[in-house]
Amino acid sequence: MNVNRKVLTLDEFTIQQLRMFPNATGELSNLLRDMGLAAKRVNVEVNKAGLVDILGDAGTINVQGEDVKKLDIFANNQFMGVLRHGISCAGIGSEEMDEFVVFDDEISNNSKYVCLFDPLDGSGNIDVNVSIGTIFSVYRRVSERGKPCTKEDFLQPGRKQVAAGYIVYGSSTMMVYATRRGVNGFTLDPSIGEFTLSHPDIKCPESGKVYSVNHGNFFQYEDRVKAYIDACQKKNRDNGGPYTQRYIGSMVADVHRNLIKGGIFMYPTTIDKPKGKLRLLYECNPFAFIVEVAGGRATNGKQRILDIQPTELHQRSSLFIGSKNMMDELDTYLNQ
Ligand code: P6P
Repeated sequence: MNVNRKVLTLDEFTIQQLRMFPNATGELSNLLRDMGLAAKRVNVEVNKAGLVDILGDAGTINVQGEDVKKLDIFANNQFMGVLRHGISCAGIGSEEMDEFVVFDDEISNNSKYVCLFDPLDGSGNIDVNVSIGTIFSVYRRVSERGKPCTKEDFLQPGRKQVAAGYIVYGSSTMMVYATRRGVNGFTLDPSIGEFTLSHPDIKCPESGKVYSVNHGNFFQYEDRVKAYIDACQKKNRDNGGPYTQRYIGSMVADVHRNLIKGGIFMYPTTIDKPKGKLRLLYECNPFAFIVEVAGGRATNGKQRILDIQPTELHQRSSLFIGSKNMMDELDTYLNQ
């Protein structure tokens, strides 16, 4: 009998990776598999989001007699739940929760990692069927194991991440994660309910033809940013311009496309948002880690995102991220 053994599931892949590190405890592999489990549960609800409106809005009782929760809260509870009941995570920080959550039980206090996540980014797009996503970031804790994790565990610079990833709930559902060994993409196969390795060893093309920015904010950007956006629209022998503008308004979908095909995504500071809109700890840092491992670059316009020393859980940052050559070209405008 010819058994198809070519396609690796997420579980098989993480176990295979574990074998390469005989001294590894398996905690990170467990954490990544837990994220995949929560993602499958969220995917079920996201895929029927439209139906929830028919069956009743958030806060009501659905036909099964269950409380219908906002999808953001539902997603938050799924990711927090698998991490709290797993063996790998001492606590979490979430876009949906004001403060860090310290799990503070015997197993969690002995866990190696802490995790930060945006459980459902771009959820405003659900009602119009636009792709949305989950973003997560994993750090080795710096506090003493055996005790509850502390705030310092979460406020490490992004270069200290041991893993980062995202799930994009789109035309298909994909989980992409990076460790220092590389970036790998897994597509959910609904016929077996498993994430399967579809995009091994993802590399961000050094150049691209796509620039992603909200043109509606154009007159709020600083002049050097406006000059670069103008250049993206002009024929330019050096960079093969003009580029194509693609902006979905859902960071996970926009950055995922540019990671695979090449391109640059920008969310600069504006007059209304002088510190930027995107969150450093669970939006900018994880994507900066993933894109850098894949060969791209990520800055706040002044410094490498991964070198920023965080001071608070929900702090914001501007973000410029994508193909190396496009980021280098951007620097020639921003450093003027
Ligand atoms: P704007 C979604 O609300 C989000 O946080 C990101 O996913 C997205 O890239 C950005 O905001 C879009 O913001 O101001 O362009 O609508």
